[in-house]
Amino acid sequence: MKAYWFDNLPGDQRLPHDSSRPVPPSYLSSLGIIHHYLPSDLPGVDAIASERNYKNRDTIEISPTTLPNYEEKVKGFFHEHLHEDEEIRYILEGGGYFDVRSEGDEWVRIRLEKGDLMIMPAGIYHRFTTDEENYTKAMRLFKEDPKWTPLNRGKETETNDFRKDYLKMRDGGT
Ligand code: KMT
Ligand code: NI
Repeated sequence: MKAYWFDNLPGDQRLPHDSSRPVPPSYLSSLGIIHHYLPSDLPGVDAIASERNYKNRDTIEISPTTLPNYEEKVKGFFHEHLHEDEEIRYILEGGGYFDVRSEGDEWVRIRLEKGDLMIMPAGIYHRFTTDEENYTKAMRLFKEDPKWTPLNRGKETETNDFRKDYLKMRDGGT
């Protein structure tokens, strides 16, 4: 895992876009993001999942040859959105980037590779892209089925209760 400020330069979303300004783990914690490095440790993933009451999971292989409508899906993942529930992503093979919004509404880019597990809080704005290798195999864990739906950022998400609760947590320091 590596986190840094996104450079905001035009160009392919799959490029690193590394501004060379690192983001420390403590800042990710303040956004409510939890990271664990669990190389080849499914029991470790299972333990976190059951501890946090996760009921569902799937495995997604994001590559042009295995994912139907690859280009469209990748575009969709990169559309800024939130979820009404916390979500866990565990990288099984390959790598990719999650961009999450900072307090000042800037993008923090989080590079995840095999063995990285990330827990993102409900209500945080984010987006995802594969890297130039075009290959990410990931386990997606979610608590409840319907809440897994991505809600694209817009007028409605600004007043979403899960968004409001997230901001209270992030800015209230609780
Ligand atoms: C998300 O929440 O944006 C995703 O799950 C993207 C695909 S999983 C690596
Ligand atoms: Ni998402």
